[in-house]
Amino acid sequence: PEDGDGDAGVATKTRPKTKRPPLYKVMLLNDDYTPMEFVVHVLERFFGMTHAQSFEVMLTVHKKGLAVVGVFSHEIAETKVGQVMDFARQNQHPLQCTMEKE
Ligand code: NFA
Repeated sequence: PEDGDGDAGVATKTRPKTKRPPLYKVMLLNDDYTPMEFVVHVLERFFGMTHAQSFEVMLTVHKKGLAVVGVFSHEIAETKVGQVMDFARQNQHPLQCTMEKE
């Protein structure tokens, strides 16, 4: 009788696979209107950066068009994107924040 493992006699090698959840890059996009100081404040407030780090990353976004500002689980990334988009809208700035699977 069959041994019930479903492989119909074909030898299979299994290795216990530890699967890690996918990570998501959160990115800030440049635009012509959002004040630099506002972007610096966003990075301090929502991404825990120091003022110096925030200024550096803001300048990278300004010069390159975008930058990854953090890498998070799907849930945390969604929360960060929502927080930044809400805060930008509340202050009537067109700043855009997006996420992308790593
Ligand atoms: N480019 C904006 C300016 O010159 C500053 C900015 C930086 C906006 C990073 C968005 C993101 N005021």
